[in-house]
Amino acid sequence: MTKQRVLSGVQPTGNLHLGNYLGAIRNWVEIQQEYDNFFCVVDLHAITVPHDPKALADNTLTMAALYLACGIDLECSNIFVQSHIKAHSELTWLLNCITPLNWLERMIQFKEKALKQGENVSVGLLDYPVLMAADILLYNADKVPVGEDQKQHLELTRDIAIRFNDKFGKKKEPVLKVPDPLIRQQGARVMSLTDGTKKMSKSDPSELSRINLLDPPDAIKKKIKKCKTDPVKGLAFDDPERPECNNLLTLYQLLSGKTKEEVATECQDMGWGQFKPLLTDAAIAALEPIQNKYQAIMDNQDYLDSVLRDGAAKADEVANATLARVKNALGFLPHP
Ligand code: AQP
Repeated sequence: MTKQRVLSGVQPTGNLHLGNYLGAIRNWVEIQQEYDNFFCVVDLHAITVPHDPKALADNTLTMAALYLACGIDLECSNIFVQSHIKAHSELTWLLNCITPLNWLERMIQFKEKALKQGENVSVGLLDYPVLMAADILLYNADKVPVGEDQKQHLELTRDIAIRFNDKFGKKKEPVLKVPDPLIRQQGARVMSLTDGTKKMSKSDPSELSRINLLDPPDAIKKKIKKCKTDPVKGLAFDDPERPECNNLLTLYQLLSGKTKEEVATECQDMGWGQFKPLLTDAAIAALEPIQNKYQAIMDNQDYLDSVLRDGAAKADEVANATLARVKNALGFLPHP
């Protein structure tokens, strides 16, 4: 039996943080053996907000190396860079022409990010979800593992595929595969260290709000020491009045590998002074092997280049076949 296909990606904007890791990449690693996987570094998405051209290429390589360092296995997964595959941009244009504008104007991420950018908001930011739909649909993905924040974009991808199939597919032969989101409960929404009601995010101006995968032990210690807590003694999960407490306990649970029940029992009588060193040690221990592996990969650029070259070759093949199917369904004249 052929394996189902998985596709997912992260933008090479700034540093990969624990939200990206626990909400996305760690889940990719855990499920990868069951699937045929395509993991891309979505650099075309990274320019939907103002970006630094000097940093983009370096950030892209860093992200690819981190995928490997986190445990992506090339036996069952391909790693590639989105902009190396021309079909992403081309399918985006084709899908733009069948996507109603008001579907995009409703997107929460657009509204939130547009608010921060005022007059300078780009057409690209509005179009971000259509590019994401193209990323997914090109690979006929069955499953898309993401964090909770991407759920609305996934629903839009499904709507676009269904609309395309209704308009241009034959009933028994849909042109585009309609994908399903894969959102794990644990870690689906890691919150900021400075505000337990906001998600941990690369674009938060405060470095103290997130733990990055490449943070050295001293930085991790400092961030946890300064993170927001509350004055209540005794720590417990799931109290809506204590978002920071729930977030920090969840981080401890996921980083230490203990069960929720074990953590609840261990921490029920603790104060923050006792808990913070535990969380610090768990975070440092969880990130140390990733950081060591990352360094070894970055020291071997030829290897990293070859991974991205092979990944692009495989991605190109699948993506071009889908693009040809879509163009044929839309009635374009074939290339002579
Ligand atoms: N806080 C989070 N908790 C759980 N999952 C998260 N993800 C992001 N933040 C959290 C998941 O990480 C994957 C890659 O995200 P992305 O790079 O495409 O950008 P994003 O979703 O916009 O995440 P960021 O890091 O917060 O960036 P900015 O600040 O630019 O918005 C996705 O699967 C996402 O769900």
